[in-house]
Amino acid sequence: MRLLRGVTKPLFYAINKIDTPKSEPLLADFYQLGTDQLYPVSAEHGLGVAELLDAIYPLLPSVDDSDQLQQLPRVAVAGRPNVGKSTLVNALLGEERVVVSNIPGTTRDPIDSLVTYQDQRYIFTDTAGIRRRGKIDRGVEGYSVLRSLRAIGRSDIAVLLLDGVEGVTEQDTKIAGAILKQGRACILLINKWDLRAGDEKAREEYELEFRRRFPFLTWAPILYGSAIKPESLRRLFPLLNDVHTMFTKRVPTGTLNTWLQKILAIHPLPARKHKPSAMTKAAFITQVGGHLVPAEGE
Ligand SMILES: Nc1nc2c(ncn2[C@@H]2O[C@H](COP(=O)(O)OP(=O)(O)OP(=O)(O)O)[C@@H](O)[C@H]2O)c(=O)[nH]1
Ligand SMILES: [Mg+2]
Repeated sequence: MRLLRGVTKPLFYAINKIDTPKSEPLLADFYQLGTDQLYPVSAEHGLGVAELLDAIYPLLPSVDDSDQLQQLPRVAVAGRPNVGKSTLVNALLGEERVVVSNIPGTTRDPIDSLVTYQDQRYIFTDTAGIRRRGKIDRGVEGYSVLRSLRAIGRSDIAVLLLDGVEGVTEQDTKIAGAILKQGRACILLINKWDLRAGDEKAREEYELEFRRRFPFLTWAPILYGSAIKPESLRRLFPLLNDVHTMFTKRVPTGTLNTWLQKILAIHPLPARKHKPSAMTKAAFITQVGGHLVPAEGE
């Protein structure tokens, strides 16, 4: 309490484990510490917690309408351990919000952050690095990986970070596969490119390796850059916007059917006894849903 007295924020003193008549008289001792308001609670039994919340609630800043937040593009930052995911998120936030270190496995839980760039808001999720399955511990790390995969599933776009120095590994391919399987949009960021400055063959080599490892991902935009360089961050946002527009695009039914009829004219459905198939006229196409997010209960 002496330590906390110096802070300028509102302080609430909660005395825990007050859940039996015998523990109640103990409160008097705590009042002697010189505060006029204590909150006796029992965390285990939920006693007194409502009173504490009631006291805190009026002091909380009002948050954005959560509906509005739901509409924002969600971007998961994914990749192997130590590729620079947390560094990227911190750079975007301009503050040391998430822990960065050169020890792989620093991030354990997905963390959401609200990022504003040129009046557009995004929710970025820093995720735990995903290691090769055989190497993952069963305990904490196993759950971290599971939560990373779920965070990717909840996002619209995954920014897959690759290590510009170590090159493309099989594990990168696996993570890309997980992004695809969950139907997310994807941008690749070849990070730590600052360390390859002056290496003229770097780009060519990387691209070659990349095409070999990612033949299934040629549609994803690639950015060579560095999480610690502001210019890389500036180049990331236009890509995010483009990809998000495509990801949430709804193709009008008319356009789809014009396309379908054109295709059917080139590749007619099998005709029976030289009569054009009735299917050709009846064939109809419409986009019934948006991006591949399974609706609740679907
Ligand atoms: N030179 C250089 N170093 C970088 C860059 N980005 C990250 N690093 C360094 O790479 C190391 C790992 O960075 P983190 O951001 O902790 O990596 P992470 O992907 O979040 O790692 P996990 O949380 O363990 O999965 C740190 O020492 C960073 O300083 C970069 O663009 N250039
Ligand atoms: Mg991290």
